Amino acid sequence: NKVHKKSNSRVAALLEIGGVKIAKDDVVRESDPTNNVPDNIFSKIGLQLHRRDNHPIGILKNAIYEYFDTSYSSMFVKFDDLCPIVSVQQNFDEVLVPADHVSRSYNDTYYVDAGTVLRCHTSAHQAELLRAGHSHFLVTGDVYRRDSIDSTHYPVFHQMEGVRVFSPNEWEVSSTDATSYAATNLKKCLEGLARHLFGAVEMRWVDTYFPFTNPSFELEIYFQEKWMEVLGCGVTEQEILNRNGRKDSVAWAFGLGLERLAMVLFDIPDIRLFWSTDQRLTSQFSAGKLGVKFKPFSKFPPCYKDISFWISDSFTENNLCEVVRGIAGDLVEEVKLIDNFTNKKGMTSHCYRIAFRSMERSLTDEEINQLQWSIRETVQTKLHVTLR
Ligand code: FA5
Ligand code: MG
Repeated sequence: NKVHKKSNSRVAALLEIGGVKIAKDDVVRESDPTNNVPDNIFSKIGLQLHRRDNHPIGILKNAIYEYFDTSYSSMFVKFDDLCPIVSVQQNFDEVLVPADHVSRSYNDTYYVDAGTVLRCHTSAHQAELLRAGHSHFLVTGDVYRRDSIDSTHYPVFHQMEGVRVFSPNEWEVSSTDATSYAATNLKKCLEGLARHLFGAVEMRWVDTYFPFTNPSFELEIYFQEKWMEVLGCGVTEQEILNRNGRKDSVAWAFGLGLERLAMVLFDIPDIRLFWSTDQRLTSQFSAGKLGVKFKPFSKFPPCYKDISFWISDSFTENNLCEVVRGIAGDLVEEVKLIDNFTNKKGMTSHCYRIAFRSMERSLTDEEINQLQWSIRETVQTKLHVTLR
């Protein structure tokens, strides 16, 4: 049948990019509880927006390459074609993510099978590249996460990882310890990158936690009247270096959110636009052109629909978002909890407001009503909630 054909051709495409075979077949998947990759995600594997020179993500990648090539005389080795299907070991264990960390759950990560995931970050490749002997490298790729729905979150996005390893003679001549030396160097590198890309922009450093770095930081940029997190970084945990043949070294690492940076760079208001093939959008971007500001072709009105239900113990917001995205695709702009209460019997009710809006055309009442109807039905049967 049709679905089968489509799936088979996707598997063929996958084999070409990564040499990893994954069983993808709707029938198999329904009966295989270890695979939670839906069709709308599966169909995006292999699209590689970051390797298209005329796409905002590709243009940004090349601009970042240029910064590293000129600032570090081409010392950084670049990878942009590593397979996004990785082992649990690569994605989590090798970067010291604890066994009980939430990011490992089926609620947060797409599993192809119990031991294989769609990478949730480009950090999945840190350890293998260190072992291969690289000490300066950049890894760009598509990453996948079950996540909330709004203008800055999408279940498939792109990251660029950077790692730099220092040998003892580099910090010994400074008056600081290895860790502070690396942290200072890291912040200077990323501040320089921000200046290279944006010129003057309002930004701030925030302390944070990652299992694989210490200390750890996030960089936020002021965009659309809010602080937006654009990257995570820090000084690499010594354990990672010790395990991968760099016992006497210190290193830093970062992971850039390329969509978020491209939104600032090109004034792109919504993350769904990166997936649009509308010519009115694609024609605005071309290789090497950094000064472009996106001109919305038209602003279409949003339409809001509320849905209320009594939740069950297993209910999660990510599961709801997955259902909504699966039915409405890129017509859904935001899913937001607007009411939450528990009654005397201990039953908890949630009300979510779903914003529908196309970036390309006006939606009709009829099509939105149909989407909402289908969402109500699926939410009830798949998420075991009771509609109110
Ligand atoms: C990480 O993924 C770390 N691996 C980054 C890192 C690398 C830290 C190396 C230290 C050393 P985080 O989950 O915060 O961190 O994601 C990094 C960036 O990806 C975020 O700052 C944000 O810009 C972007 N991002 C995260 N989730 C989404 C999403 N759903 N849609 C779009 N961009 C996202
Ligand atoms: Mg973060």
